[in-house]
Amino acid sequence: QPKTPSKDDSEFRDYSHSEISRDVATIKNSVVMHLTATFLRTPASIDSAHAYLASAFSVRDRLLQRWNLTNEYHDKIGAKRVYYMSLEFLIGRTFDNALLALGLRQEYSKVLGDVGFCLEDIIDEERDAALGNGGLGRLAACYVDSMACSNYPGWGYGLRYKYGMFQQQILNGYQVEAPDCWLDSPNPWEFPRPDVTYPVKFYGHLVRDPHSEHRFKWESNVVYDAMAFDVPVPGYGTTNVGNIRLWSCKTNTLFDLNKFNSGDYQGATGGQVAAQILTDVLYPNDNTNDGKELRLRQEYLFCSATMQDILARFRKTNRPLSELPDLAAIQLNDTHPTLGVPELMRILIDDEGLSWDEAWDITTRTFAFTNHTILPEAMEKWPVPMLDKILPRHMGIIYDINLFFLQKVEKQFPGDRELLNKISIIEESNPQQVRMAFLACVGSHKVNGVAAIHSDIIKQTIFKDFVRIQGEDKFINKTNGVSPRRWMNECNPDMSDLITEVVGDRSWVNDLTKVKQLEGKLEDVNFRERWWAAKQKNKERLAEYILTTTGIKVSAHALFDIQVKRIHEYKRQLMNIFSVIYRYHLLKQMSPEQREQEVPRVVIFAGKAASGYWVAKQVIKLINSVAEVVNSDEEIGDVLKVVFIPDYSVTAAEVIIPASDISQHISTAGTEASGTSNMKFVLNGGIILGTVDGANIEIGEEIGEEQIFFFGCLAHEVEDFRHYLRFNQPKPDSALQTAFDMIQRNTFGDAQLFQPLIDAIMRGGDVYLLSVDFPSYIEAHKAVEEAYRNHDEWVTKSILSVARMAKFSSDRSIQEYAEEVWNIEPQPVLNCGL
Ligand code: AZC
Repeated sequence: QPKTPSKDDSEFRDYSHSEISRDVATIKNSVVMHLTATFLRTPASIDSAHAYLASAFSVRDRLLQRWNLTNEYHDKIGAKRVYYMSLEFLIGRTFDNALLALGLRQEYSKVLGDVGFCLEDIIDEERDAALGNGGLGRLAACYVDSMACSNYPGWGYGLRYKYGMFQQQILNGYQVEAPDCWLDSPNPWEFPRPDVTYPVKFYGHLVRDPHSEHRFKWESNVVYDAMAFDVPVPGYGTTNVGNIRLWSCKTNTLFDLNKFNSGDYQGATGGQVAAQILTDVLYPNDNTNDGKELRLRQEYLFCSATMQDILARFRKTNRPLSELPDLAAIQLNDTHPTLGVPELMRILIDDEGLSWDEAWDITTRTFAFTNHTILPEAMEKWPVPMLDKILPRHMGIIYDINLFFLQKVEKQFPGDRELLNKISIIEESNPQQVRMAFLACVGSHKVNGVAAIHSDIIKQTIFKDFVRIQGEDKFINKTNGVSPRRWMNECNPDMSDLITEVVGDRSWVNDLTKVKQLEGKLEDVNFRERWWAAKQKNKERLAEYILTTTGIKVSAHALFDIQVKRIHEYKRQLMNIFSVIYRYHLLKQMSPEQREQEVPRVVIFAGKAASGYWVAKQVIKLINSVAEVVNSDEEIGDVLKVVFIPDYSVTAAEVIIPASDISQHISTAGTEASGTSNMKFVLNGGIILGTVDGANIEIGEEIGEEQIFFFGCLAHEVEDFRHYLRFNQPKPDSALQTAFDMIQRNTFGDAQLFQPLIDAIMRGGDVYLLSVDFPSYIEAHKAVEEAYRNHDEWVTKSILSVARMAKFSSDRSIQEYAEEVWNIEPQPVLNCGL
């Protein structure tokens, strides 16, 4: 047991509470200290990698000091906190973000400049923290950013994967995956906490408590240790620093000394290997669930450690457990953390001795649940036998939750057996399955979708019966948002400077409503020119990036037409590349003089396919095959270029997004819950070509429909089209047929490779309605081109769009969650009086 000091903290307090001086000399001193004392370099042996590490560690010192202040203060005032539970946090880089938040970018630039480094090169030394797949994981990162910047007491909880999202290489046009060993070099942005470690049990058996119907003792000797790593989340322009607590499976307790002593070296570490694997890799699936046992064990390790940690913090307040919901709100980011519900029940009943009803009341008042998709293949279900084997106690609790829920419904709707079957948490299949979305819904006091259309759809589909049973009020909408810090101020410095000039200061970064003032600049010719110059500079930066990553030279004066996101059939990259093929065909028909008249275009793709998703991988191959033919066709030249940028990431997005003229968000209506890159593109002055789906709709409502190019069928029409196509061959229009013909004539290499993609449309029922939407898609492209020719009109669209994007700041989303779901308030640490 560590000893505590015999005097109070007054001797140290002033030192820990006064801010480290911000002058260049102090910073230089701290960087050199880290260079020598943390990394054992001399100033003579400094390189960019160590310059980055030393600088990052010196920034981290400041963040950790503020981290302490924030948490000490929130503890002291007994603030209610929100805990955002997510299996994914797609953070990206932190160094530049932290410098901007602390307002120390210039100072560090000077310090590094003094030894002959350029800050941008040092920033490029950092590896992305890619602990997520796509939208869901990046949303979690934007949300903890907003919590910190808006001074909400809130923590993220997640897993510290040793290997993040795989790195994508393109070899011979195909995606090849390489492991993302992001922890190979020191990670300045995490703080290990060996003292915060919890045991997590698996398997074993149950012993019923003779005195209580609902209590059990769960005995097992398969116990892993989950150890915390804290990732500070810089608050921009505030002392508050947020936290993401990531769990890693600790292995040293599993070393078997007896086996080692008897010479069985492999056996001695066998337990360590098994444990380590638990938090080794992020499952690379976006919007799909592959039901692997290891994934279930990851989820439980995460939920158990998190619930134990939240309760340990709560116990320090000495308040009765019935008050847990007054001090803690827990948000489930999709169903992946849903085991938190039975885990909290288990602790409250078995360990704390509460009755079922008391425990259930506390649990349901604490949890809320966000759904992010209605794609059937993404719906999490776990076979009952698997759950029962790995987590016998939780399976029992889930049965009871279901039983009591069904009993209540039976009273409400007597005799409606079909209803009971439809809403049962246990699906009566063979084997039986636990429907995690239903468990999350029943265990939560609020359920939300992520855009208006999506929240309506879930009320009419998966949660329809629950709305009837539990009431309308439980089911709400919280439209997604993105952080203006990263997705404007950091990634688009020139446009940010222009906004700052108009607003008068940089306060818009934490209050996006202020960008509205841009509307006053619409007639200012000089401003418009500078606006466009900023866009042009971003395009040049992207052209440079394309050249270094792909070797393809593109003209920054062409229209940049961008679709970057996970490769998925419902997102319809395939439709995009078919339209490119058709455009290529049209260009080939033209005379050189006619081609001269065309708007030159660079069509840019990027995105990863889940490693087991064959169709998505063939789409990547097709894009690359088309690119190869088109780009080497001298007749075509700069009139059309096609680019697939490898290894899409947060950092790549920060270069790509500010450079768009047009970005495509073209999911089949009703399939993209929200989308968030659509928001980022518009915020950066790009125009959307999109379907009437997800947040595109609300973006259109905010910025005005003239600022957005909509096409395609509407969500309510989709079922009828699908029904028709189940029984009838699709009728591709001549444009789509032309694209098919060109592929089938081996224009882009062996047609056999791509025939399955065509077959999915022509024989597979065209589930994503490419044949239905293609004609209006081509029309929309024509409209884009016409509009782009009118430069003045285009610039007006660009400025107007940005001016009207306030709603899509994640600060607005977080404020809504705070007020309507979590019941928490901002607690700026500046007023702490510590
Ligand atoms: C995504 C949705 O597909 C996307 O539309 C949304 O913007 C994003 O979440 C954030 O809400 N969903 C996922 O990434 N994954 C799952 C399982 O839904």
